[in-house]
Amino acid sequence: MTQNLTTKIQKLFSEVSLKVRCVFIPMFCMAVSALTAATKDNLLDNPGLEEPSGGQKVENWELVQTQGRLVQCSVDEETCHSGRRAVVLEAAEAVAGNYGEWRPSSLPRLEAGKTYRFAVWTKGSHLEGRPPYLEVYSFDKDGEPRLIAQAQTKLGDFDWKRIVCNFNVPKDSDRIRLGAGLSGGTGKVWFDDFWLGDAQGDQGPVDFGEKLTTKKF
Ligand SMILES: [Ca+2]
Repeated sequence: MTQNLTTKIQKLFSEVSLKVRCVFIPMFCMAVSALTAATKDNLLDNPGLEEPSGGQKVENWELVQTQGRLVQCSVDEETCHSGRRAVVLEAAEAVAGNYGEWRPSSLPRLEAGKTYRFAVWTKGSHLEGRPPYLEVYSFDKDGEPRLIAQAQTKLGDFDWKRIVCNFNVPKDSDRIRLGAGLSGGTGKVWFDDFWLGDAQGDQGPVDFGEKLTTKKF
């Protein structure tokens, strides 16, 4: 009798265990796979600017500045949107043509004719003159650049907001260049948590920039 009961209990545990394996393990795998897919949707490397930790270098991002360096550009390890780091640009005087800009140093090949979104979280302090911006350039096979999309933040002071810039990859595009910068304006602007991907796949908020349409240039 006791042996029968033991056998029944063992069988019950075995069935429960089988159901757990059949139901919960695939669910767990699907959840992990969805999370991985969501991460992969961002085509940029090091979008949160966390690597390497410490110092002024930012893996996969390059800083481009006009000579004279009137725009101060650095890594901020105190004020950031996520993690421990953001980049910051600051200008005390507005000089036409003077700029500082952060650009991804490498991008995957983007599909011609497709609409992508370039986005970033940004924070502003005492911004005057020309607002900070996101810009997208397309280069043809001869290396000729063309501005194909642009979005701007507002002026003054604002806490972390998300700015987006939608763009269509032209048929004659050989490569795309993305940039986030400050040019001809004064004040201080931070950028953190960049994003690049299919414009339809972006789930983030749109505080600055155009939600669906792409500005024609
Ligand atoms: Ca960060």
